[in-house]
Amino acid sequence: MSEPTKPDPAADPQPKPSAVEEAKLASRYLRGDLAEELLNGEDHFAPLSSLVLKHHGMYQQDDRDSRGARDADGRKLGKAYSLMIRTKIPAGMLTSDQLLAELDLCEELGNGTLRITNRQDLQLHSVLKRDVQTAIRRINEVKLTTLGACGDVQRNVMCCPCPVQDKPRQEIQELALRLSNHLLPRSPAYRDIWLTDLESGERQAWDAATAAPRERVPEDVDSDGADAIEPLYGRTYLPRKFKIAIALPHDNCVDVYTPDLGLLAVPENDTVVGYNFLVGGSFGMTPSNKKTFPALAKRMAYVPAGEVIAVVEAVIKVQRDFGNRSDRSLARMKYLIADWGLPRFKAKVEEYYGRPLADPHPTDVRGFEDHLGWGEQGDGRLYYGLNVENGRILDCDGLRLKTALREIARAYRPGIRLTPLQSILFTDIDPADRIDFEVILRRNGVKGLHEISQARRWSMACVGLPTCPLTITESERSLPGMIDDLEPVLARLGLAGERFTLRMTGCPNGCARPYNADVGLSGRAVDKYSIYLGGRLLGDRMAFLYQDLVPADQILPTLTPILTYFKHARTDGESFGDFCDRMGKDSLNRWATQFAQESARTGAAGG
Ligand code: SRM
Ligand code: SF4
Repeated sequence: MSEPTKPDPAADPQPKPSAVEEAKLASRYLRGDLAEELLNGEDHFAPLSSLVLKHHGMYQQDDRDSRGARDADGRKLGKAYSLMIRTKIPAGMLTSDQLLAELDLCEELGNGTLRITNRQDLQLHSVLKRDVQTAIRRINEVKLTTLGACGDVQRNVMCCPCPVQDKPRQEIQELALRLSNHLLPRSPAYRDIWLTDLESGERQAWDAATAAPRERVPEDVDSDGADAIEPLYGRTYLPRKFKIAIALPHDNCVDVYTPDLGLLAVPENDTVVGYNFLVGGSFGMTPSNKKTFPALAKRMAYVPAGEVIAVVEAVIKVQRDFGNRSDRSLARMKYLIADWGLPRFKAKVEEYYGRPLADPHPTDVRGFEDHLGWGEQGDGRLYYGLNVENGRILDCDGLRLKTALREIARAYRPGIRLTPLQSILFTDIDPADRIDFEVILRRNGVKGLHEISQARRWSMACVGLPTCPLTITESERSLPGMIDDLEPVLARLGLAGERFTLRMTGCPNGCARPYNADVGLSGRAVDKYSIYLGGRLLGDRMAFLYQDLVPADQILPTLTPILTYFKHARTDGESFGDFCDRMGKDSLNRWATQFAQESARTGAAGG
């Protein structure tokens, strides 16, 4: 095939690039003024620097709970600034020492909690600007990195973290590590700013960007426009964040239809022979902007295993060169695909790859696991999956989860894996240690799997208040209480054993993946949520908007009639999401109206 046709700015002038594009360009490969600002004694970074900062794995935030109080009585203290630092953990795989280092950091420099994200990363919250460099150094000292955990680059590569020793699973985990390494930003800015003593110039020994193999010596952009510093990303990186996840057909624990690029393995005779490329997923939307929408990925092509990395690169380059750089709300790859149509997008990927791509293999997702509880690895050792409610590792009110994790990590040195449902797996456990292991958990008030309801086990909330600057409503702090109230309703209806996903977010950006859940609650206005129904655990179907702007205290009264309907009219084995999808919004609404009339007539709460 001939050389790919790249955009020609002379023939096709582009709209003015967004301010973020200008900031990236001016940053000289992500340096910006970060080094100078680190030494300026201020408690926060300037707005332009906070954009550059994201590529280094940090978000500048402020404590939203204290906003009003800090300005009360004419004190005008302004915002209580701090940083969220996200460590990028491909396939969620880390060691006990690495977990212990992050736990130390959350106590010494953060807010005392460590947060597992639903893309298998770890987040420190409330780190003060003066402590950021220390935090980044210490993260790198244990050979982890924050580089590219946020920003307009390929983010963490998600992959099923299950430690069971079957070959296809090990193959996809190896691919996740290789891809992550291959797609890292290469700018030495990270090392120069965070891992160098800014006064003496002394450098720390290890950093991911320079430890990763490089194809070329970093110099700069040469006369042909080839970029030696960032061969993949170039000076302005990608138009927007880019996400990749890898799944096995029988275990879609990563929600493979939701990222920009999903790789669905096609196993044959106990080996992965290739991958279906699913393109253009992502959930962010702005309800007032009708051009925006959440989307599941589309099935584009089948790619033999040996060619995967080259085709991934081609997909990223197409988005790099043709994605929208003037309007960030339309910059994710799904908008390019919606604009062009899948055939044109695929043809462009083929041009960049240099060869035609096959149609997708018939293989599709067919199962989903959360990997919780005890399991055999297949090598004589055990793993244990522990539910961490909304991913928050903390000690409070009789639950000493942080203490338990420390004790386990120190006593048994298990492998650690983070799951896409914000939970944690301990691996390589000697069966002889099983009882002692459980004793540590019990002694610290950590519940066993049998003590957690199905509703709680499969639920997920995003961070929301007090740290997320975009949140409109409560999320992580209110979902547990809502589930407390839901559990008796489910028990009364005989539905306590039902497996379904309940996911809550504080705004429509969809961080907890509410738009393909059985029940999605998305913060829409102060204390009001949109309710989505009809997705499912398998993650391959969009939910529909059932009701908008529902006050928080009306969510349960809105769901109860639907659950009652489900109880009476479901078919054998039908899940809640499948039922809602089959019935559709109008039928559910009619039932809810009848239910309300009947309840008013009899004075009963129904069910
Ligand atoms: Fe997210 C922005 C937290 C997974 C879609 N997300 C944010 C920020 C960084 C707010 C901001 O931009 O200032 C949140 C930080 C809150 C805090 O205080 O920690 C935030 N997102 C999270 C996490 C921590 C939620 C969680 O509880 O686990 C997840 C971190 C994942 C990671 O480790 O990388 C997280 N975010 C997601 C997902 C789920 C996924 O990818 O599987 C989505 C939906 C899929 C997608 O990408 O669209 C998601 N986050 C967004 C968006 C909407 C993007 C868009 O295309 O419009 C934003 C806003 C933005 O980027 O402008 C956002
Ligand atoms: Fe923040 Fe909204 Fe994401 Fe929740 S969904 S973490 S509120 S951006």
